[in-house]
Formats: sequence, structure tokens, C-alpha cells
Amino acid sequence: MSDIRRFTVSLSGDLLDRFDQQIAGEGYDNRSKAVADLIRSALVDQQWQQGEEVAAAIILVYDHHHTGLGSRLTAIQHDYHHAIICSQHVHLDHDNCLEIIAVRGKPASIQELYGRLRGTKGVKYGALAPAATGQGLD
Ligand code: NI
Repeated sequence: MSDIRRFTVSLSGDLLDRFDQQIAGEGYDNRSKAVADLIRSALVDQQWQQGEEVAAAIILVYDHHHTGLGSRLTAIQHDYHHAIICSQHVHLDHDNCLEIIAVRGKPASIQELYGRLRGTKGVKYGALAPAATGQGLD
């Protein structure tokens, strides 16, 4: 944040009104932060598309009673130990587990890991929340 520059953007009044309404609903109190976040979001999309180092969260919900499921998920995670930063296991109720796995690495590797976990029989829900390492986003 050492080099702050100002620039002028020309938009239709309707578009600006909709933008202001949207960002207010999202909790922004100024346009600069909202515009910067849109730019960062586009840059992170590009990092994923170009195969740069990225970070992400993998979210899984499964029934731990499903035979062998826990050990299969653990075995898959060991295959990608280089990419996994940490994981958190939450016992949602008597049957269901929520697992949140923080990962870092190349997008293809992260997507492959996610695909293997999500595709394991007995996993009820999976989501991949793409994120970034933070590099190049200042
Ligand atoms: Ni559990």
C-alpha cells in the first residue's frame, strides 16, 4: 500500500447506482476498497487459470459410519501431504463430520486432490473455495 494512485472512471449513472447499492449491501463503506477487491478477484482468477501458486480451502461433509471412509480420505490426503497446510475435523452431530482442509500449491494439484476427495464414495458434500497466497495483490 505504499504507492496509492487515484484514477477517474466514467460509467453510466445507472451502473454506478447499482454498483453503490451492491457494495453497500456487501458491507463496503467506500468505492475504492470495492473496486480494488474486484481487481484482486480478477487477478486471483488469473492466478488459477495460469497455474500459479495459489491457496484454497476444501470443505467436506461425510458420515463417519460409512465403512472405511475416514481411512480412505486420510490416505488420499497423505498422497498430497506436500499441498496440505492443515485440516480441521468437526463432529457436526452423531453421524456427520465436517472437514476443512487448507491447501497451497498449483491449481491442477489442488483440483486433483479436491476431485479425489469429493469423488470418494460416502462424501455427501464437497466444496472448493479458491483463494490466493496474497502475493501480487498489494
Ligand atoms: Ni467426526
